Amino acid sequence: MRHFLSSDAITDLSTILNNIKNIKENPFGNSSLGKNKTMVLLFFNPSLRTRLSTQKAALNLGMHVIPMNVAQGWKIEFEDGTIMNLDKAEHIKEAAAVISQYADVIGIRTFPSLINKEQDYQEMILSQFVKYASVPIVNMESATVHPLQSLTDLFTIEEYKKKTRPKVVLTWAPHPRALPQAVANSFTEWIQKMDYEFVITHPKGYELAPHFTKDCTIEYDQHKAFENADFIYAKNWSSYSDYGKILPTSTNWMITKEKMALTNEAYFMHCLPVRRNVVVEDAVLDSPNSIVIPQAGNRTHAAQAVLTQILNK
Ligand code: SN0
Repeated sequence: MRHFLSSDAITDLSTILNNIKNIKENPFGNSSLGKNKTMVLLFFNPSLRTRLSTQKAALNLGMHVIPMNVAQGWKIEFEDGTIMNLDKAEHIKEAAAVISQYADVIGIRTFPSLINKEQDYQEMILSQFVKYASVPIVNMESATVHPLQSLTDLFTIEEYKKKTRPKVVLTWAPHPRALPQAVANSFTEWIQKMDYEFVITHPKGYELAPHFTKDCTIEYDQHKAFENADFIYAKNWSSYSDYGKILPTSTNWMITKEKMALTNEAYFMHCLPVRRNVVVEDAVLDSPNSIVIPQAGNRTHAAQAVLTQILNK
């Protein structure tokens, strides 16, 4: 693996899932693999779990880590051929080339604009880094996908599943802000690589990009989708068709104890951060079936497996 940008980076999913398991059991087994190597983490947007778990993963491998918030103060131009007489101080051509001299691996966090669909779905920022950097790039949630999260999610499902082929439901849930489609897109992309029963449920108007869902079952009735589910994965996303918008919904899509009772004692998953009593009620999040904390804990092990593959290359 050179870059880790999407599920395409993983050629052998069962091997990496097994590597994550081994790393979880023995996190310091490879603690000099990254000796004298530096990882620079660039945050164009806030991050808690991704920031700390990726940093921890790199430290476990013996790397040095330099995180940098580039959201405020330092504005980078990503478009080619622009006249830079406004607020952008530096072009990605110089920035990526220079950072590559200080870093052996670069991690990038960059949310979508939720305004310009074409630019977001072309992954303009991430692909400009790939183009102009000379070292491997790790996607720490980009405009349209969050592969470190999805790899963690698959590992967590494998860890908790009680049957070979569990029913996994991705459900839309309400949120006061317009959020990216990245987590849902990516979960959908990765989960289809597993032999699970997979159902997506959301209100009309919240269809994800067809590129991700073309072979998926969509059930508009949330109650029906929940029947016999073994895993409920909740996430809000803003509309893809009415790009970046929050649409009115006629029924309440919050995940409740009553809805969970329709499932096969399903585990509740969410990538976090989660808005209590908006996305999911306390009774679900605080129930023994909620695995959001161990799910977040697995972020370190998944990131470490990815960095191990990059360093071994
Ligand atoms: C991000 C998202 O992509 O939906 C990150 C998830 C890992 N979520 C948020 O930014 C939630 C922020 C909020 O205000 O609740």
